[in-house]
Amino acid sequence: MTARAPGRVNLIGDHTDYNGGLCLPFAVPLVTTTTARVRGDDRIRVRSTAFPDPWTGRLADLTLDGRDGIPDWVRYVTGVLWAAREDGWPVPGLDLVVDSEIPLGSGLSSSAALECSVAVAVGTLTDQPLDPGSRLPLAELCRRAETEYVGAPTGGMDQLVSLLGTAGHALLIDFADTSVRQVPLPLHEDGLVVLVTDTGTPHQLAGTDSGYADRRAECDAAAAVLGLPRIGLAWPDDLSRLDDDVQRARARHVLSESARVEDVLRAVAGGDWAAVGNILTSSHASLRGDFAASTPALDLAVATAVDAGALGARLTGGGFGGSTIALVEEELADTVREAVDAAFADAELPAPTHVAVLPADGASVTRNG
Ligand code: GAF
Repeated sequence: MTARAPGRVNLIGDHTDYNGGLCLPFAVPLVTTTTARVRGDDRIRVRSTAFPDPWTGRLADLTLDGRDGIPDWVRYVTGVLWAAREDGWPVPGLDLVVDSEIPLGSGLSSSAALECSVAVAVGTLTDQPLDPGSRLPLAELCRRAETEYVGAPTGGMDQLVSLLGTAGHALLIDFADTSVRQVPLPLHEDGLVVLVTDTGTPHQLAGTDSGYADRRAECDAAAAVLGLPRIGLAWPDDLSRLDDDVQRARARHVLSESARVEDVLRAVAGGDWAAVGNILTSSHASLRGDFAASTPALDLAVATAVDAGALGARLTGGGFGGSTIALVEEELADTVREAVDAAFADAELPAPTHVAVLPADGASVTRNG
């Protein structure tokens, strides 16, 4: 059987998920597919069309100690099998073949798409409930694979939207209580697209020395000073109680970013796309300044897109490389694309790649049998 799961862009609300705040991502029409077949023995064989060598191990290797020696990309697969077994799934010996359209390290959540396609494939083979109501715990299983097994301390937004995304909608996620709501996003009806620009500078979330892990630690430290479990649960007035300038800036981003998600919801409901664009650009300023998660290439892509007529633009996802999004009228998309290409060439940066996207459906089974 074969399952597919999409990558995502985040329209707004970055570095809010692990802080208990709001975010508004949508699934994109770029997918990872996993084809799974039950074997007659206790072996796990994983192959990717992107890597020459398959990995073969045993069910008994699916432990935290058994990770040593497993190639990094395979860990996103074996991590899901590990978490599934922890949750009591009767995981059998398996042949798994993975194929992905999502560029690795592009900030479009290739890892979550891989995890979710494996989870849906193996969940189907082992008769797990996969209806929309069962997808919150499924997303949590995939998040645990990434944080506890792979070691990337991510927050859960990417897995939720890969599993629950709906065409024509963004997914509002409130990480104060992990509740979700589908929000109509009539971009196509209003002649708009989201232009994704991959700056080609890969971002890296795993490992304790990544910028992502640093930011998470700074946010946790700020929350600890205020005696809160997560900094997104603070009130704006609490910021003055943070003596450390860096902690105060990180917290200010988290609180202002959640407020911007609410502003975007109001602007979308009112059909005010110019306002949406301005809020996206403000979000980028906050991610660049208060959160220090941008790069010169991301800043250049954002500034050039806005100068060339985009309604607004921002880095999307974790930052420190990866992609930007620009909200653009469909007929201006080529102009924006060309302006960004020219600016990158002038700055002697590697040529970026672009794709125009609209909200797509979340993970599904494409062939059962
Ligand atoms: C990455 C992480 F995986 C998400 O959990 C989220 O924190 C995002 O960066 C930033 O909003 O995509």
